[in-house]
Amino acid sequence: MAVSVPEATNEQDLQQHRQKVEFLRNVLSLDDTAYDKVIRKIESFQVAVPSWALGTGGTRFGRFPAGGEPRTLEEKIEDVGLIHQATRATNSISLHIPWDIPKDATSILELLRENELIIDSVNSNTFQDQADQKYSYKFGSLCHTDDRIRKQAVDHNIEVVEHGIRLNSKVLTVWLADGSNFPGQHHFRKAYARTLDSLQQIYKAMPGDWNMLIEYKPYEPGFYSTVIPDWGTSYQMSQACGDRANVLVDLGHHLPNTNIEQIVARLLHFGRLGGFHFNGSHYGDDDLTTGSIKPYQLFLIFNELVAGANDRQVRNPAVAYMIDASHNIKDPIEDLINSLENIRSAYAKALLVNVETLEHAQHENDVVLCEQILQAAFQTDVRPLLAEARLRTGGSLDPIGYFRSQKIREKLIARRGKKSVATGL
Ligand code: PSV
Ligand code: MN
Repeated sequence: MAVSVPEATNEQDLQQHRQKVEFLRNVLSLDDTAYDKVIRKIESFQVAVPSWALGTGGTRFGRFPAGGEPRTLEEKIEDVGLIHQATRATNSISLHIPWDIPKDATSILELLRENELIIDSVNSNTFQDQADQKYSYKFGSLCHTDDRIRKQAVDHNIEVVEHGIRLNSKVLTVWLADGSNFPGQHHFRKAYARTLDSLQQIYKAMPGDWNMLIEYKPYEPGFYSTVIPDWGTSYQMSQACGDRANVLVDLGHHLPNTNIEQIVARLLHFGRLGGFHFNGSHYGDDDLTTGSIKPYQLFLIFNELVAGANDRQVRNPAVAYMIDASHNIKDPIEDLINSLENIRSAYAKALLVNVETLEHAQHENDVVLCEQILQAAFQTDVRPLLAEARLRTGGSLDPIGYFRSQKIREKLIARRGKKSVATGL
Protein backbone atom coordinates (compact mmCIF):
# COMPACT_ATOMS: atom_id res chain seq x y z
CA MET A 1 0.00 0.00 0.00
CA ALA A 2 1.17 3.53 -0.77
CA VAL A 3 2.25 5.40 2.35
CA SER A 4 1.30 8.78 0.87
CA VAL A 5 -1.97 9.92 -0.66
CA PRO A 6 -1.90 10.71 -4.40
CA GLU A 7 -0.95 14.38 -4.80
CA ALA A 8 -3.90 14.99 -7.09
CA THR A 9 -6.31 14.36 -4.20
CA ASN A 10 -5.04 17.52 -2.48
CA GLU A 11 -5.13 19.76 -5.54
CA GLN A 12 -8.64 21.08 -5.09
CA ASP A 13 -8.01 22.31 -1.53
CA LEU A 14 -4.48 23.57 -2.06
CA GLN A 15 -5.07 27.21 -2.89
CA GLN A 16 -7.42 27.79 0.01
CA HIS A 17 -5.00 25.99 2.31
CA ARG A 18 -2.15 28.31 1.29
CA GLN A 19 -4.31 31.36 2.02
CA LYS A 20 -5.26 30.06 5.47
CA VAL A 21 -1.65 29.29 6.35
CA GLU A 22 -0.54 32.76 5.25
CA PHE A 23 -3.24 34.40 7.34
CA LEU A 24 -2.38 32.36 10.44
CA ARG A 25 1.34 33.00 10.09
CA ASN A 26 0.61 36.71 10.07
CA VAL A 27 -1.67 36.48 13.08
CA LEU A 28 0.98 34.54 15.02
CA SER A 29 3.89 36.60 13.63
CA LEU A 30 5.82 33.46 12.76
CA ASP A 31 8.97 34.00 10.71
CA ASP A 32 10.22 31.16 8.47
CA THR A 33 12.33 29.54 11.18
CA ALA A 34 9.66 29.65 13.87
CA TYR A 35 7.04 28.44 11.42
CA ASP A 36 9.14 25.48 10.24
CA LYS A 37 9.94 24.55 13.81
CA VAL A 38 6.27 24.36 14.77
CA ILE A 39 5.35 22.38 11.67
CA ARG A 40 8.19 19.91 12.23
CA LYS A 41 7.12 19.38 15.83
CA ILE A 42 3.57 18.68 14.73
CA GLU A 43 4.81 16.32 12.00
CA SER A 44 6.79 14.26 14.47
CA PHE A 45 4.02 14.00 17.04
CA GLN A 46 2.79 10.45 16.51
CA VAL A 47 0.11 8.60 18.44
CA ALA A 48 -0.48 4.85 18.39
CA VAL A 49 -3.83 3.48 17.30
CA PRO A 50 -5.18 0.52 19.27
CA SER A 51 -5.88 -2.62 17.30
CA TRP A 52 -9.12 -3.00 19.24
CA ALA A 53 -10.58 0.29 18.02
CA LEU A 54 -10.81 -0.65 14.36
CA GLY A 55 -14.19 -2.23 14.85
CA THR A 56 -17.25 -0.66 16.41
CA GLY A 57 -17.34 -1.13 20.16
CA GLY A 58 -17.38 1.03 23.22
CA THR A 59 -20.42 -0.50 24.81
CA ARG A 60 -21.20 -3.62 26.74
CA PHE A 61 -24.67 -3.62 25.21
CA GLY A 62 -25.31 -3.96 21.48
CA ARG A 63 -22.69 -3.72 18.77
CA PHE A 64 -23.57 -2.36 15.38
CA PRO A 65 -20.75 -3.39 13.04
CA ALA A 66 -19.65 -0.80 10.52
CA GLY A 67 -19.17 -3.44 7.84
CA GLY A 68 -15.77 -4.36 6.45
CA GLU A 69 -14.27 -4.52 9.95
CA PRO A 70 -10.83 -6.14 10.08
CA ARG A 71 -10.96 -9.86 10.88
CA THR A 72 -7.28 -10.53 11.35
CA LEU A 73 -4.16 -8.81 12.61
CA GLU A 74 -3.11 -8.32 8.98
CA GLU A 75 -6.37 -6.50 8.22
CA LYS A 76 -6.00 -4.35 11.34
CA ILE A 77 -2.53 -3.32 10.18
CA GLU A 78 -4.01 -2.53 6.79
CA ASP A 79 -6.59 -0.21 8.43
CA VAL A 80 -4.01 1.59 10.56
CA GLY A 81 -1.92 1.90 7.38
CA LEU A 82 -4.86 3.65 5.71
CA ILE A 83 -5.26 6.02 8.65
CA HIS A 84 -1.54 6.76 8.66
CA GLN A 85 -1.53 7.33 4.92
CA ALA A 86 -4.19 10.05 5.21
CA THR A 87 -3.08 11.63 8.50
CA ARG A 88 0.64 10.80 8.79
CA ALA A 89 -0.04 11.01 12.51
CA THR A 90 0.02 7.39 13.64
CA ASN A 91 3.17 5.41 13.00
CA SER A 92 2.41 2.68 15.53
CA ILE A 93 -0.17 0.22 16.81
CA SER A 94 -0.98 -1.10 20.28
CA LEU A 95 -1.87 -4.77 20.33
CA HIS A 96 -4.03 -6.72 22.74
CA ILE A 97 -3.14 -10.35 23.41
CA PRO A 98 -4.73 -12.85 22.88
CA TRP A 99 -6.91 -10.91 20.41
CA ASP A 100 -3.88 -10.16 18.22
CA ILE A 101 -1.56 -13.15 18.48
CA PRO A 102 0.54 -13.12 15.30
CA LYS A 103 0.54 -16.38 13.37
CA ASP A 104 3.69 -15.52 11.50
CA ALA A 105 5.72 -12.75 13.13
CA THR A 106 8.09 -12.37 10.16
CA SER A 107 5.32 -11.63 7.70
CA ILE A 108 3.66 -9.27 10.19
CA LEU A 109 6.92 -7.37 10.53
CA GLU A 110 7.14 -7.13 6.76
CA LEU A 111 3.58 -5.84 6.53
CA LEU A 112 4.30 -3.28 9.25
CA ARG A 113 7.38 -2.11 7.38
CA GLU A 114 5.44 -1.72 4.14
CA ASN A 115 2.95 0.48 5.98
CA GLU A 116 5.66 2.44 7.84
CA LEU A 117 4.31 1.20 11.16
CA ILE A 118 5.73 -0.33 14.32
CA ILE A 119 4.16 -2.03 17.33
CA ASP A 120 4.50 0.28 20.29
CA SER A 121 2.86 -1.55 23.16
CA VAL A 122 1.45 -4.98 23.82
CA ASN A 123 -1.42 -5.25 26.29
CA SER A 124 -2.29 -8.26 28.40
CA ASN A 125 -5.85 -9.37 28.94
CA THR A 126 -6.78 -10.94 32.24
CA PHE A 127 -10.16 -9.24 32.24
CA GLN A 128 -11.81 -11.98 30.19
CA ASP A 129 -11.69 -15.77 30.36
CA GLN A 130 -10.41 -17.43 27.19
CA ALA A 131 -11.85 -20.72 25.93
CA ASP A 132 -8.65 -22.72 26.55
CA GLN A 133 -7.94 -21.21 29.95
CA LYS A 134 -7.68 -23.49 33.01
CA TYR A 135 -8.77 -21.11 35.80
CA SER A 136 -11.30 -18.29 35.76
CA TYR A 137 -10.57 -14.62 36.44
CA LYS A 138 -14.06 -14.11 37.84
CA PHE A 139 -12.57 -13.09 41.20
CA GLY A 140 -9.45 -11.40 39.89
CA SER A 141 -6.16 -12.22 38.24
CA LEU A 142 -2.91 -10.76 39.60
CA CYS A 143 -4.66 -10.09 42.94
CA HIS A 144 -6.33 -13.48 43.24
CA THR A 145 -6.36 -15.29 46.56
CA ASP A 146 -5.47 -18.55 44.80
CA ASP A 147 -1.74 -18.90 43.95
CA ARG A 148 -2.49 -21.01 40.89
CA ILE A 149 -4.69 -18.31 39.36
CA ARG A 150 -2.15 -15.62 40.08
CA LYS A 151 0.50 -17.76 38.42
CA GLN A 152 -1.67 -18.27 35.37
CA ALA A 153 -2.12 -14.48 35.08
CA VAL A 154 1.60 -13.82 35.59
CA ASP A 155 2.42 -16.44 32.93
CA HIS A 156 -0.03 -14.82 30.53
CA ASN A 157 1.73 -11.46 30.91
CA ILE A 158 5.10 -13.09 30.30
CA GLU A 159 3.69 -14.74 27.18
CA VAL A 160 2.44 -11.33 26.00
CA VAL A 161 5.98 -10.00 26.35
CA GLU A 162 7.25 -12.95 24.30
CA HIS A 163 4.81 -12.13 21.50
CA GLY A 164 5.91 -8.51 21.76
CA ILE A 165 9.59 -9.43 21.47
CA ARG A 166 8.85 -11.18 18.18
CA LEU A 167 7.28 -7.97 16.89
CA ASN A 168 10.02 -5.63 18.17
CA SER A 169 7.81 -4.06 20.80
CA LYS A 170 9.41 -2.96 24.06
CA VAL A 171 6.41 -2.01 26.16
CA LEU A 172 3.97 -4.08 28.18
CA THR A 173 0.79 -2.34 29.30
CA VAL A 174 -1.03 -3.88 32.23
CA TRP A 175 -4.58 -2.96 33.01
CA LEU A 176 -6.38 -5.09 35.57
CA ALA A 177 -10.10 -5.56 35.99
CA ASP A 178 -9.22 -6.82 39.48
CA GLY A 179 -11.47 -5.30 42.09
CA SER A 180 -14.53 -5.95 44.16
CA ASN A 181 -18.22 -5.32 43.84
CA PHE A 182 -19.34 -5.39 47.45
CA PRO A 183 -18.02 -4.08 50.76
CA GLY A 184 -16.08 -6.74 52.58
CA GLN A 185 -15.34 -8.78 49.46
CA HIS A 186 -11.67 -7.75 49.33
CA HIS A 187 -9.07 -7.55 52.01
CA PHE A 188 -7.74 -4.25 50.55
CA ARG A 189 -4.22 -4.51 51.93
CA LYS A 190 -3.74 -8.15 51.03
CA ALA A 191 -5.20 -7.67 47.53
CA TYR A 192 -2.72 -4.82 46.99
CA ALA A 193 0.23 -6.87 48.26
CA ARG A 194 -0.63 -9.90 46.10
CA THR A 195 -1.01 -7.68 43.01
CA LEU A 196 2.31 -5.97 43.61
CA ASP A 197 4.04 -9.31 44.09
CA SER A 198 2.61 -10.53 40.75
CA LEU A 199 3.65 -7.34 38.97
CA GLN A 200 7.16 -7.67 40.36
CA GLN A 201 7.38 -11.21 39.00
CA ILE A 202 6.32 -9.97 35.55
CA TYR A 203 8.72 -7.05 35.74
CA LYS A 204 11.62 -9.37 36.60
CA ALA A 205 10.78 -11.62 33.66
CA MET A 206 10.86 -8.74 31.13
CA PRO A 207 14.04 -8.20 29.09
CA GLY A 208 16.26 -5.37 30.39
CA ASP A 209 15.20 -2.98 27.62
CA TRP A 210 11.48 -3.44 28.19
CA ASN A 211 9.15 -1.04 29.98
CA MET A 212 6.02 -1.76 31.94
CA LEU A 213 3.10 0.65 32.02
CA ILE A 214 0.69 0.31 34.93
CA GLU A 215 -2.78 1.66 34.18
CA TYR A 216 -5.21 2.74 36.89
CA LYS A 217 -8.99 2.96 36.84
CA PRO A 218 -11.30 3.97 39.70
CA TYR A 219 -14.23 1.73 38.87
CA GLU A 220 -15.56 -0.75 36.32
CA PRO A 221 -15.85 -3.66 36.15
CA GLY A 222 -15.39 -3.50 39.92
CA PHE A 223 -18.16 -1.18 41.07
CA TYR A 224 -17.13 -1.00 44.70
CA SER A 225 -13.34 -1.01 44.47
CA THR A 226 -10.51 -1.63 42.08
CA VAL A 227 -7.06 -2.78 43.16
CA ILE A 228 -5.33 0.00 41.19
CA PRO A 229 -7.86 2.84 41.38
CA ASP A 230 -5.63 5.91 41.10
CA TRP A 231 -2.31 7.35 40.00
CA GLY A 232 -0.97 7.17 43.54
CA THR A 233 -1.37 3.40 43.62
CA SER A 234 0.11 3.05 40.11
CA TYR A 235 2.98 5.30 41.10
CA GLN A 236 3.74 3.34 44.23
CA MET A 237 3.58 0.04 42.35
CA SER A 238 5.85 1.38 39.59
CA GLN A 239 8.40 2.48 42.13
CA ALA A 240 8.27 -0.87 43.87
CA CYS A 241 8.83 -2.69 40.55
CA GLY A 242 11.78 -0.65 39.23
CA ASP A 243 12.96 2.16 36.98
CA ARG A 244 11.35 0.76 33.88
CA ALA A 245 7.84 0.63 35.34
CA ASN A 246 5.78 3.78 34.95
CA VAL A 247 2.25 5.08 35.23
CA LEU A 248 -0.20 5.06 32.34
CA VAL A 249 -2.88 7.76 32.37
CA ASP A 250 -6.09 6.85 30.56
CA LEU A 251 -8.17 10.02 30.25
CA GLY A 252 -11.41 8.10 30.81
CA HIS A 253 -10.20 6.54 34.04
CA HIS A 254 -10.98 9.39 36.39
CA LEU A 255 -13.95 10.36 38.49
CA PRO A 256 -15.87 13.37 37.14
CA ASN A 257 -14.06 16.71 37.38
CA THR A 258 -10.70 15.23 38.34
CA ASN A 259 -7.90 17.65 37.51
CA ILE A 260 -6.03 15.37 35.11
CA GLU A 261 -3.58 18.05 34.01
CA GLN A 262 -2.37 18.33 37.59
CA ILE A 263 -1.89 14.56 37.78
CA VAL A 264 0.16 14.78 34.58
CA ALA A 265 2.32 17.54 36.07
CA ARG A 266 2.83 15.56 39.28
CA LEU A 267 3.89 12.43 37.41
CA LEU A 268 6.27 14.45 35.22
CA HIS A 269 7.73 15.96 38.36
CA PHE A 270 8.34 12.49 39.75
CA GLY A 271 9.63 11.23 36.39
CA ARG A 272 7.04 8.47 36.28
CA LEU A 273 4.70 9.39 33.45
CA GLY A 274 5.01 6.41 31.14
CA GLY A 275 2.07 6.53 28.79
CA PHE A 276 -1.26 7.90 27.76
CA HIS A 277 -4.51 6.42 26.63
CA PHE A 278 -6.41 9.20 24.90
CA ASN A 279 -10.17 9.24 24.65
CA GLY A 280 -13.09 11.54 25.38
CA SER A 281 -15.61 11.19 28.16
CA HIS A 282 -18.52 12.94 29.75
CA TYR A 283 -19.42 10.58 32.56
CA GLY A 284 -16.93 7.73 32.97
CA ASP A 285 -14.88 5.49 30.72
CA ASP A 286 -16.99 6.52 27.74
CA ASP A 287 -14.32 5.89 25.09
CA LEU A 288 -15.59 8.75 22.92
CA THR A 289 -13.48 10.53 20.34
CA THR A 290 -10.56 12.31 22.02
CA GLY A 291 -11.25 16.01 22.39
CA SER A 292 -14.91 15.71 21.47
CA ILE A 293 -16.24 16.56 24.93
CA LYS A 294 -13.57 18.52 26.80
CA PRO A 295 -11.17 20.13 24.33
CA TYR A 296 -9.98 22.71 26.88
CA GLN A 297 -8.99 19.98 29.31
CA LEU A 298 -7.09 18.21 26.54
CA PHE A 299 -5.26 21.43 25.77
CA LEU A 300 -4.41 21.96 29.45
CA ILE A 301 -3.00 18.44 29.60
CA PHE A 302 -0.84 19.15 26.55
CA ASN A 303 0.22 22.41 28.07
CA GLU A 304 1.73 20.42 30.96
CA LEU A 305 3.29 17.88 28.60
CA VAL A 306 4.92 20.55 26.45
CA ALA A 307 6.06 22.55 29.47
CA GLY A 308 7.49 19.37 31.01
CA ALA A 309 9.29 18.44 27.78
CA ASN A 310 10.92 21.89 27.67
CA ASP A 311 11.99 21.95 31.29
CA ARG A 312 15.50 20.59 31.82
CA GLN A 313 14.70 19.83 35.43
CA VAL A 314 12.07 17.32 34.41
CA ARG A 315 13.58 13.86 34.09
CA ASN A 316 10.82 11.80 32.62
CA PRO A 317 11.19 8.90 30.19
CA ALA A 318 9.73 9.23 26.68
CA VAL A 319 5.96 9.07 26.99
CA ALA A 320 4.07 6.47 24.92
CA TYR A 321 1.10 8.24 23.36
CA MET A 322 -1.76 5.95 22.48
CA ILE A 323 -5.45 6.21 21.72
CA ASP A 324 -7.80 3.95 23.66
CA ALA A 325 -11.25 4.72 22.36
CA SER A 326 -13.74 2.90 20.28
CA HIS A 327 -17.18 3.98 19.38
CA ASN A 328 -20.41 2.30 18.57
CA ILE A 329 -21.91 4.85 16.20
CA LYS A 330 -19.11 6.41 14.18
CA ASP A 331 -17.17 4.66 11.46
CA PRO A 332 -14.10 3.43 13.43
CA ILE A 333 -11.62 4.77 10.89
CA GLU A 334 -13.25 8.21 10.81
CA ASP A 335 -13.44 8.18 14.63
CA LEU A 336 -9.70 7.54 14.88
CA ILE A 337 -8.94 10.23 12.28
CA ASN A 338 -11.02 12.66 14.40
CA SER A 339 -9.11 11.69 17.54
CA LEU A 340 -5.73 12.09 15.89
CA GLU A 341 -6.69 15.51 14.57
CA ASN A 342 -7.98 16.67 17.96
CA ILE A 343 -4.88 15.39 19.75
CA ARG A 344 -2.55 17.18 17.37
CA SER A 345 -4.69 20.28 17.64
CA ALA A 346 -4.31 20.34 21.43
CA TYR A 347 -0.59 19.72 21.03
CA ALA A 348 -0.15 22.50 18.45
CA LYS A 349 -2.05 24.95 20.66
CA ALA A 350 0.17 24.03 23.60
CA LEU A 351 3.20 24.78 21.43
CA LEU A 352 1.87 28.32 21.01
CA VAL A 353 1.77 29.08 24.72
CA ASN A 354 4.20 31.79 25.65
CA VAL A 355 5.86 29.87 28.47
CA GLU A 356 8.22 32.61 29.62
CA THR A 357 5.48 35.22 29.94
CA LEU A 358 3.24 32.67 31.64
CA GLU A 359 5.85 31.76 34.23
CA HIS A 360 6.51 35.42 34.89
CA ALA A 361 2.80 36.11 35.32
CA GLN A 362 2.54 33.09 37.63
CA HIS A 363 5.40 34.41 39.69
CA GLU A 364 3.74 37.82 39.92
CA ASN A 365 0.41 36.20 40.79
CA ASP A 366 -1.19 37.93 37.83
CA VAL A 367 -4.07 35.51 37.60
CA VAL A 368 -5.85 37.32 34.79
CA LEU A 369 -2.77 37.44 32.57
CA CYS A 370 -2.01 33.76 33.26
CA GLU A 371 -5.41 32.76 32.05
CA GLN A 372 -5.28 35.13 29.09
CA ILE A 373 -2.05 33.55 27.90
CA LEU A 374 -3.59 30.10 27.97
CA GLN A 375 -6.80 31.26 26.32
CA ALA A 376 -4.88 33.04 23.56
CA ALA A 377 -3.26 29.76 22.59
CA PHE A 378 -6.36 27.65 23.12
CA GLN A 379 -8.57 29.88 21.01
CA THR A 380 -6.21 29.93 18.04
CA ASP A 381 -7.50 27.95 15.08
CA VAL A 382 -4.45 25.78 14.40
CA ARG A 383 -6.05 23.62 11.73
CA PRO A 384 -4.00 25.16 8.89
CA LEU A 385 -0.81 24.16 10.76
CA LEU A 386 -2.03 20.58 11.11
CA ALA A 387 -2.98 20.47 7.44
CA GLU A 388 0.45 21.82 6.46
CA ALA A 389 2.15 19.13 8.56
CA ARG A 390 0.09 16.46 6.80
CA LEU A 391 0.74 17.95 3.37
CA ARG A 392 4.51 18.06 3.86
CA THR A 393 4.61 14.43 4.95
CA GLY A 394 2.44 13.04 2.17
CA GLY A 395 -0.91 13.04 3.96
CA SER A 396 -4.23 14.49 3.01
CA LEU A 397 -5.36 18.08 3.51
CA ASP A 398 -8.73 16.63 4.43
CA PRO A 399 -8.35 13.06 5.74
CA ILE A 400 -12.05 12.38 6.31
CA GLY A 401 -12.91 13.86 2.92
CA TYR A 402 -10.25 11.60 1.42
CA PHE A 403 -11.60 8.52 3.23
CA ARG A 404 -15.08 9.29 1.91
CA SER A 405 -14.21 10.34 -1.63
CA GLN A 406 -12.00 7.28 -2.12
CA LYS A 407 -14.91 5.12 -0.88
CA ILE A 408 -12.58 3.28 1.45
CA ARG A 409 -15.28 1.81 3.68
CA GLU A 410 -17.20 0.60 0.63
CA LYS A 411 -14.06 -1.10 -0.68
CA LEU A 412 -13.39 -2.73 2.69
CA ILE A 413 -16.96 -4.02 2.82
CA ALA A 414 -16.62 -5.42 -0.68
CA ARG A 415 -13.52 -7.36 0.36
CA ARG A 416 -14.36 -8.35 3.94
CA GLY A 417 -18.13 -8.48 3.91
CA LYS A 418 -20.90 -6.47 5.51
CA LYS A 419 -20.98 -8.57 8.66
CA SER A 420 -17.30 -8.91 9.52
CA VAL A 421 -16.64 -8.06 13.18
CA ALA A 422 -13.30 -7.10 14.72
CA THR A 423 -12.15 -8.36 18.11
CA GLY A 424 -12.50 -5.90 20.97
CA LEU A 425 -14.98 -4.82 23.57
C1 PSV B 1 -9.85 -0.61 30.29
O1 PSV B 1 -11.00 0.16 30.40
C2 PSV B 1 -8.96 -0.12 29.18
O2 PSV B 1 -8.82 1.28 29.27
C3 PSV B 1 -7.61 -0.79 29.21
O3 PSV B 1 -6.62 0.03 28.66
C4 PSV B 1 -7.83 -1.96 28.32
O4 PSV B 1 -6.66 -2.52 27.85
C5 PSV B 1 -8.71 -1.39 27.25
O5 PSV B 1 -9.52 -0.43 27.92
C6 PSV B 1 -9.52 -2.46 26.58
O6 PSV B 1 -10.51 -1.93 25.77
MN1 MN C 1 -6.96 2.25 28.62
